[in-house]
Amino acid sequence: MVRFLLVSNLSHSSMLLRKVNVFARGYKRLISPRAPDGAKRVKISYGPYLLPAGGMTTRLLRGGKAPCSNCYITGMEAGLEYQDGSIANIDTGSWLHHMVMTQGTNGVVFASGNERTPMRLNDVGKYGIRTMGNQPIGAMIELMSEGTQTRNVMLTMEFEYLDNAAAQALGYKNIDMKWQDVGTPPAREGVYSFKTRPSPVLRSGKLIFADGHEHDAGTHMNVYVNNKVVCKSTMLYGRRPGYTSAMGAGHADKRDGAMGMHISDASVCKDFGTVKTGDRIHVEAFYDTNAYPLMMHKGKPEALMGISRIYIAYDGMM
Ligand SMILES: [Cu+2]
Repeated sequence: MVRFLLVSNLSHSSMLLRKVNVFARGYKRLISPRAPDGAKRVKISYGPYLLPAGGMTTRLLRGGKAPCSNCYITGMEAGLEYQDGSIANIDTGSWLHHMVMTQGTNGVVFASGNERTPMRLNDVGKYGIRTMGNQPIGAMIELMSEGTQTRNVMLTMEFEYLDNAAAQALGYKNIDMKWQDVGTPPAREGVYSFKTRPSPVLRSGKLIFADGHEHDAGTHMNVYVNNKVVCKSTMLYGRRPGYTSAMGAGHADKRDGAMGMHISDASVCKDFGTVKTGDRIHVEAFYDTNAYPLMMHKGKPEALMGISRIYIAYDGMM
């Protein structure tokens, strides 16, 4: 909440600077050393998946290894690697275009775009995704190649978790996710936005975590409760190594200030308010092709997206 207000009250030029600071303060990659409450960390690789040169491929993961059983999953971060363990990203032609992750009876628990936004649920309180017994991991994985070589890639998942029986898990609560998605509208030039239809929350609770996922030319996503903005997720371009197209890849464009930069980060909101039974949540995805060029594949703009995952700790959930 505070983070959003800081951004919205500044003029455009200082806003750009502020975005970087907001990003630096509000953002902890899971590779950072401190997992709250002594949560254990495990990295699991799924695959390999064949990614044809210049192609687009969708793969389904079924019955994937779970990080833990009878536990709370408190953190998740997706990645993409080549089989030698090196990072597969835009600079070498491989995109984790997007993935949606399910876990057994918990249903959809996570999603990621190529920006690979990390999620930690327990740095603002004792929250996690409760896993009863052993619940296998499933995923829909969409991969894109802008490279000239066919490669094998692995989907990697960094998990943080607490065993139910661990002393540190005392007082932990299960968390639920509300999925908000504008679909896949066709790309076009200009300044425009897409909204979801407001959807009521069935119980009162706390808003613990939200992020946004857009494709290139996306500027930000808002989350609204009863038409009031409660979270703004800003898209940041080329802020980390790997997020700039290789020279000659054909995506250089003057509009993003430096050649060939793509979305590398999306800011997140944490502990950003409460909801009451019947409150209506919707999201809006904003695009501006004057600010950033569209994502291209085989010379054509890719369809757009606007997804927010809103993690809510409902009152009375254990
Ligand atoms: Cu996407």
